[in-house]
Amino acid sequence: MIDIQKIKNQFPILNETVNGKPLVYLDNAATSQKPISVLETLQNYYTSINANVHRGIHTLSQLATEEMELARKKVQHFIHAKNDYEIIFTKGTTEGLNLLAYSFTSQIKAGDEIIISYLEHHSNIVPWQLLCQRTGAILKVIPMDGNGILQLDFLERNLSEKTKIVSVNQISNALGVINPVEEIVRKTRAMSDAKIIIDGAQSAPHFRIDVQQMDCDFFVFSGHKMYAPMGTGILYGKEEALNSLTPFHGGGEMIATCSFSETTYAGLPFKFEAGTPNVGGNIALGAAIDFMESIGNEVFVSHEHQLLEYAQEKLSGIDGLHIYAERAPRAGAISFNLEGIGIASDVGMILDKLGIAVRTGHHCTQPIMDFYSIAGTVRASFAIYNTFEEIDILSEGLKKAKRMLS
Ligand code: C6P
Repeated sequence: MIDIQKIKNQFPILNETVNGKPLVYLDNAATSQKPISVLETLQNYYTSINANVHRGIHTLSQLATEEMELARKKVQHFIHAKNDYEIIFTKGTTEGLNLLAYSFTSQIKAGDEIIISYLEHHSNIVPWQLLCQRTGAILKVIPMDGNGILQLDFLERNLSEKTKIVSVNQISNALGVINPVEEIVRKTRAMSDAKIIIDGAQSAPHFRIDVQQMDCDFFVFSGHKMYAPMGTGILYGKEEALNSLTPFHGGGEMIATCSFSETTYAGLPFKFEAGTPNVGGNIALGAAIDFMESIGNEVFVSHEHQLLEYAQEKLSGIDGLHIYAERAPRAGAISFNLEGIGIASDVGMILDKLGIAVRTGHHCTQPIMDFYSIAGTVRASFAIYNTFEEIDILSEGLKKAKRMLS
């Protein structure tokens, strides 16, 4: 039996009150809260070892470098990458995807095709549109049905030698739908030489990730959604896939030699880490991984699955509440609207008055909202510290919102 209260006690912010009510934090897909161990790691870095990395022979610089490289190894093991130098520190999923779209430019020509899905976050749409504008490539989109399930027969009809990139998320942030990335990888490999990118922003906080087993070329995620500080993220790439790319940012630390006539690049991972990194944040990302591993992935999967099932049961009992994608396999989030209440943010504001934090709006996925002809949804998203009682409070809050708004 897991003691959720014991886990919850490790998060100081969860003792706060909001609008005079105990905080019920259900906006974890936007960002998770941080445990004491992560906060202390960050503070300890700035109070005891703050120095720039890979640059100094002085003791603090060496200590900071060692700690950050240790964090890189923790990430390597967390996602089961083959080598630590396949782990690139970024500031989040958005930066990882932009890095890839930019660095692919020289490999893409007019008429080449890039495939994404209907369920993507804007950060897995716009960078590819920009790449298409730069190169004349064509963006294709795997359609979805009314249940938020991707129609993968599209791949059979569209994959070809023209396909250069397939980029999809593992879990949709707007609907919580789990996409069959293994099947997408298998189909793509069978029918093209495309590079495969998985946006793991919403899966890394919940699932065990094994990039070698998944056989993707790249996997990107954000640290701040999995208990680490904001401004942290990871781009994983297979060694040969990373080596085939041109650098994104130029600057300090990413060069082997630099003169006015020619620059040669450093090896992995430094080729993609120009400038001073978020040293304290990256070290604290290592502490977040320690936190998650101290609980164990099976516990995360099981507890969060039970929370979702309970939320599904409670919320579907509310008259006039419509849950999106309820027949699809889902994890981490439940997305819904109250019938007859056009503006999701009105519901969100009433919940906020009750101390309940949810996200409302289009969740940076406007195509999904257009598909359903809605402006937005209310989304409750879960983390390991959420409880069944909090879902009861959400359910009561929604009933109140319905009474007030109808
Ligand atoms: N989704 C949400 O509330 P950044 O902002 O770079 O850490 O992550 C971008 C991103 C990319 N892909 C997916 C699937 C995501 O969910 C997100 C972030 C947050 O749903 C903020 S919009």
